[in-house]
Amino acid sequence: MKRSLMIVFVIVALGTVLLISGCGKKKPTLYIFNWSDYIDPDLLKEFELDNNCRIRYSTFDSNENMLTKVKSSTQSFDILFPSGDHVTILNELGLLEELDKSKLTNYTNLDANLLKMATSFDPDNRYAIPYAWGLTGLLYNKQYVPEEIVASGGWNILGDSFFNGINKITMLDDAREVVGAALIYSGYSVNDTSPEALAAAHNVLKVWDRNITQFDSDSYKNEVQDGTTWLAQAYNGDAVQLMQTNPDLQFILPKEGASMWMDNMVILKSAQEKELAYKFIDFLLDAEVSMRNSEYIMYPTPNKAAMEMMGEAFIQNKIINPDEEYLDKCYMIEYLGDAVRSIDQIYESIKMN
Ligand code: SPD
Repeated sequence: MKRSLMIVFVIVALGTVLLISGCGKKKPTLYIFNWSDYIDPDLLKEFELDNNCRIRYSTFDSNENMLTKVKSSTQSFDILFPSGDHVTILNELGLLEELDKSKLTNYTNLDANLLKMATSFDPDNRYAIPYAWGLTGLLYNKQYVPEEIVASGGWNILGDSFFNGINKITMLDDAREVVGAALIYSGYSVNDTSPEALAAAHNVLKVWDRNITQFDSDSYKNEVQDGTTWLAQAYNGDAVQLMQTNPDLQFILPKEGASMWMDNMVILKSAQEKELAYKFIDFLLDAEVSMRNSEYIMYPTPNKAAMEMMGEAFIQNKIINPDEEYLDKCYMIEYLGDAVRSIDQIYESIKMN
């Protein structure tokens, strides 16, 4: 047999063997859309190996951006990680799959108290699996911000003339967080949309805005390290991640209180790989996996079994786990329906200024 004919024969034979054994099949692909810096990447690799699948992982930096992408994107996702108020919004749009809990063998690891809390945005816990929760405060670099400027420990630091509108301060690109901080500082809940509360918050924001150089939810994480940003409104766990490697960074949970939020895992109705999506959520609900993940992302998990296994350093960290006394001053960001428009309007007017 001629040499070239022999090569063709071998290729065809190999192809046939691969086809029969199933090894030539395209691996199923799970599309996940999560907040940035919010999962241990090793866990993604482990899941891919254990389940002979591929994960296409993309990130967002605000619920609003996530929602815009989900509504407009031609590429559909299987799993999203929205905050509580956005679980309700996605559900009202009819985008969420009602969960079959019999497919989640590790569901019982979840803390019953936190599941009850989640019913405020997901009645009867039908569509969302709580993933992590946290608080929003102020991150700063002490190389640039002297102790006396932050000594008050309150949200008013944002308005201090020391910053002079030049020394960069950022607030999150998130209407609920920005207006929420001003509401708390003015003595109201982040969910108060009464005219008095909003007028007070608006006035406070006009003062802070003299200093705010940017509304940004992601790049501050690099900039606060290199001094481009001196102080930033930031999520507590993201701050702790950065503080682990940079001793110049400090985080303040403002004395007046903070906004609180719970992020969740949901499956889209349009998901192409629903079974794999259930497997992935169940994998993350495993106590040890969840414990490893929390210690990586530095946010507490609603997984009670995982919290019981957590290391002392994590449990004792008061930025991640503040005392009950502090938590009593915090407000969970709730779904507000159409009333959210008045908050959006204030935010947009401040941002455009
Ligand atoms: N890097 C992860 C940040 C998670 C923030 N989640 C919720 C914010 C609600 N405003």
